[in-house]
Amino acid sequence: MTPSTVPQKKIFHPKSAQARRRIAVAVADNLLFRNLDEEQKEEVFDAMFEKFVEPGVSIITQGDDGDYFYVVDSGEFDIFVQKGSAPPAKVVTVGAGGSFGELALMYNAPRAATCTATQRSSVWALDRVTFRRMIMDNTSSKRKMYERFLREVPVLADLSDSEIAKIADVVDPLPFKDGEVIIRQGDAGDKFYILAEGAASVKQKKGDAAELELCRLHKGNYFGEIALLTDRPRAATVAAFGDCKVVCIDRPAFTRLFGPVQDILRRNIGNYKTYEYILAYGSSDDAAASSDAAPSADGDEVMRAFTGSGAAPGQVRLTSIGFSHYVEKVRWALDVAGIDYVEDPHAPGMHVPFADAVTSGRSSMTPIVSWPDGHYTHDSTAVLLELDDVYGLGWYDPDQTGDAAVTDAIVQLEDYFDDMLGGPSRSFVYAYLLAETELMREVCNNVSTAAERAVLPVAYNGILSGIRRSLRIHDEGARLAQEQIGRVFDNVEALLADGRSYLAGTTKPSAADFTFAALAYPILFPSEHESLLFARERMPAAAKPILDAFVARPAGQFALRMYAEHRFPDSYHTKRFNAAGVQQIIHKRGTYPNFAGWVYATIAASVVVAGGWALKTWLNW
Ligand SMILES: N[C@@H](CCC(=O)N[C@@H](CS)C(=O)NCC(=O)O)C(=O)O
Repeated sequence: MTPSTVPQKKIFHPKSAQARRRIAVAVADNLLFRNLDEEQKEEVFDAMFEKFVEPGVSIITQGDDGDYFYVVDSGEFDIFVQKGSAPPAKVVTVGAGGSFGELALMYNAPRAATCTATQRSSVWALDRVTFRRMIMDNTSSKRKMYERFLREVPVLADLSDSEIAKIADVVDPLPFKDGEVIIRQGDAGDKFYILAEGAASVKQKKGDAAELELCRLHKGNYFGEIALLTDRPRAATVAAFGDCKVVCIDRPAFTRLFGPVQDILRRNIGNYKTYEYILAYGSSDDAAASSDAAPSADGDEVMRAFTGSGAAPGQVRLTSIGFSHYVEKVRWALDVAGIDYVEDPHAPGMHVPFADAVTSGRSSMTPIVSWPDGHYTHDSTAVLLELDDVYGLGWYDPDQTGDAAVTDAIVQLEDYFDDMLGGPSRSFVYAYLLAETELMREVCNNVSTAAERAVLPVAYNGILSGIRRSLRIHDEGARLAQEQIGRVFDNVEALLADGRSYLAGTTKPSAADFTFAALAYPILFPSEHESLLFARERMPAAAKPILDAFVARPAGQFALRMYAEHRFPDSYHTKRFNAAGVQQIIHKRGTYPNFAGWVYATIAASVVVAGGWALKTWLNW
């Protein structure tokens, strides 16, 4: 006989009908009781007994053996966990309807926390034997069912089998009908969700502007953690897109069970603005718009020598990853503003020492603009705002109406494109380009200095795998990126549907229009920019029909019109990117000795010499 078939004496604690009703209310929302049918519930209620706990008394003490499982009937308990020699830290408060104590019973482990009443409280206690027989046996088949699904959720990838099993025991998918709201922007949040089946749509509304769909979630994507981890209200509304099922984990279970992944979730919040974004594209936009203090004057001199910039003192300098579309947005802005600047373009990866030198190690993210007075600005939106402010360009109020709602709409659209188009368009083009080794090499060469080109053969594979890893470029990512670009195009077309000339309804282009067009350039390949990347025709055959479809869409045509009509205005006197391409920038350099070239050449030479020496030594052995 297996243990579960051994007949066991039922435990019975007599209680009034009113007491049974109180238990039923207390466990109504408790996930552990969800799988019990009425008869099983009655048996569990029979076995429960009431216990009163005075304030300050611990009903469970960390490290003790587990004897009972408790459901709180009234009052409140603080749960404390002590790690190592640190003092116990309060992790959560459990009130009426909440429960604790199951882990030690389920896993025959010592108590993992101390539960102390904060006021006179009462609990319903259930003994270990009944708990294991009634609740655990019932959850084990469910556990098997969910373990496989949870194993496929990327953010849980680092959890051990037993941690996954614990989560599987307390989850239960809830069905939602098409359009039904799962969480609502602005509400307080006390649950965390993982999409188990179907899809959901994430929408956000800022100020008076219309609600925008940010992205769609699919099986395995998670949401709701921001409100749980930060106590902020829900940042967006998530609604079922078609019928769907979501696994829902409440705050106490989240706090107890998600300990090992909470740091990952917390870290992700700072890096992404939507849930799918981080899953699909990795984190790219950690930098808040900032305009930081300049390095010291000495540091600036060293930096200028190091970067080998052709920029004369007092000239505006753009440090870039040459083919970055965020850089293109800033370049466009500088051109429209008619500013004479010099660009230091680099291949990805190669840019890091240069970005570090300009920002004194504060950021490796490009574009970075260094201004004549010595300060620098990174983040494309910060640059546009600064240019607009200093030169009165009117990008945030092109019609000079002074209408704050128009400015708000422009800022919101610019943010939206930065967050929702920039990452996907980059992921999409990289997903195809990284497989085209020669084409990619050519593109990197185009934006490298002569010295960088010298080390490129050694560094090239590292650059490619660095891009692949940091941006999580993979086939599934390309598909999600394509979908996301499609949604941004849908939203742009919805705006253009009333026949307006520009996205914010202005009569002249605004920052929103430049941003959309520039961030769409890697999928549209406007002919004005063939020299920077290359002509669309050279993209791999598999990507071409997708790109052609984007070009043919009204949103694609709008961006191409922006390029044709506004990319090179009269203010753009020196056309840097003509048929001769980016080389022109490189040839414009040279006012300062190119120390970077020497640094790279020395590194390359050392690598070759050290490699030769190591080989020789090894062969001699
Ligand atoms: N929000 C930023 C995004 C800039 C960005 O993602 N830059 C990428 C190139 S497309 C970069 O420099 N990545 C290199 C790095 O992070 O080290 C902006 O608008 O400037």
